[in-house]
Parts: sequence; C-alpha cells; structure tokens
Amino acid sequence: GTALSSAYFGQGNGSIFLANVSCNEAEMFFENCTHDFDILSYNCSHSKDAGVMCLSCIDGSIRLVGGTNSKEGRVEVCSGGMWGTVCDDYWDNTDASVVCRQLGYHSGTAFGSAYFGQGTGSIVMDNVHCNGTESLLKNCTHITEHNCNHNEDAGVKCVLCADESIRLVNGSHDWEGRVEVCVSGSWGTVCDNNWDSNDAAAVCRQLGWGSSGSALLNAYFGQGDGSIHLDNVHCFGTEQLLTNCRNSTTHNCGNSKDAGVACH
Ligand SMILES: [Ca+2]
Ligand SMILES: [Ca+2]
Ligand SMILES: [Ca+2]
Ligand SMILES: [Ca+2]
Repeated sequence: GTALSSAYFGQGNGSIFLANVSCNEAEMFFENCTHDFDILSYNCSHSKDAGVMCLSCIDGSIRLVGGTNSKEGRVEVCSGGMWGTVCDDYWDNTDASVVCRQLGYHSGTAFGSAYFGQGTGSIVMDNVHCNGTESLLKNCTHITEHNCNHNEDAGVKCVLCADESIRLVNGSHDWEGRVEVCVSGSWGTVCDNNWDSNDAAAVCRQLGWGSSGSALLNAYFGQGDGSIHLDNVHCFGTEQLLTNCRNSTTHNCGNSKDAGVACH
C-alpha cells in the first residue's frame, strides 16, 4: 500500500486517537505498531488525517486470465497497483513469448480479439513492440495512450519447451539422465521397450555429448511424472533428432520403464 498524508481523502471529525505510528514489515496487526496516544504533543489536527491506498498487485507483474489452464489466457499487467489489459494492435508471437518467459515458460503464441474473453479496467499497453530479449513485458516498447476497446484484449498460449527438443534429467552429471522429449509444448519420457545403444547414440548426438552412449532401462534415473511421449524407438544412431527415429506415440508403459542414457 501507499501512505497518504495531509487529509488526502478529506478531513474526519471526532477524536484523533493515534500519532507517531511506527510499523515494521513484521507486524501482523496494525495495533501492534508502536504509537503515541499523547496527541497534543504532536500538534495534530484533522488537516493531518492519515490515509492509505491499498495495491492489488505489484507494478509490472503479469497474470493470465480466462484460459482453460494456467499456461494460457488474457494478458493482464499490473499498472498503478491495478490489473489492466493489453491491446492486440501489433501483438505477435515475439510479444507473447516475452510474456511467457516472464511467467517462467519457454515461449508462446499470440492471440487477439479478446480470444480469452474481455477484461475490465484500464487498457494499460498498446502497440507493443518487443524485440524478444526483454525479461519483462513492461520493458517492451509500447504506448499507454491507446485507441482500443476490450474486444481487442491480447492473449497468449505458453509452452514449457520447444517441440522435438530433449533433455537429460536426474543424472549425477550433465551427460546422463532420464530422457525427456518435448511434444506439443510439454515434457514427457520415453518407454524403454527396444531401447538400446543406437537410441542412446541419437540422444547423445542431439545434445552434443558425442556419438555414443549406454542405454539404461527401468527408470534407472528415477521416474518422470509427466506423459510418456515415445515408445518402441528404433534409431540407427546417426539421426540429428531423437524424434526422427522410428517410434510409436502410443504406448503400453508406465513410468517405471522410463528410458535413460549415459553418454560417453
Ligand atoms: Ca486491434
Ligand atoms: Ca493502437
Ligand atoms: Ca508486436
Ligand atoms: Ca531401439
């Protein structure tokens, strides 16, 4: 909140009870703050009535509203302590990806025309031009004098990862771990049916850890908690991407059969 002085919200009447109020961040209750009842010694009058303006958010923070999951929605930006929306003029995937990265996701896709419903309150950003390197949406070039309506509210759908990328999870070294592959913007594991050293070689090659590796079975590096994206993988070992190897996307596996790799 913001402290306002000198009867900012008008003068009260009746008694003045407190003066010289001093709170620290740890106080849970206003009554625990130190204060004086000795009004006279502080020269108080109603022209010095204290006020407060509470903030519902921290300026520059963003949230997604109206989506079917937490990774999508109408973009709302905190400005002046209040949530407002963003106009879709010049709203593109570069802008959407800045929003998604600010929220901890990998990247995103832009939606316009109040795709996730119309917001209320102020339209706080228009003509947004991110160059893609900004860590906060508020740092992107934009104007605040808009020519928009809420039927132009901007939205995003964020993804956790780039499709076809892979990572090794839970190994003791960077070059080993449970194999996870990105499909449709989320991480999942690989079932160890027919998982062998040719498949491991493709994983190691894609990640830049050389051209050979050991295949490890039965959730050697622990079980994943997401979907199982690939099964029955058949690589020659020379593929640039694991997803280029022949595989089946339907499976009859559990996470206890998550495949792993140790590159060498
Ligand atoms: Ca527009
Ligand atoms: Ca505009
Ligand atoms: Ca733009
Ligand atoms: Ca295989």
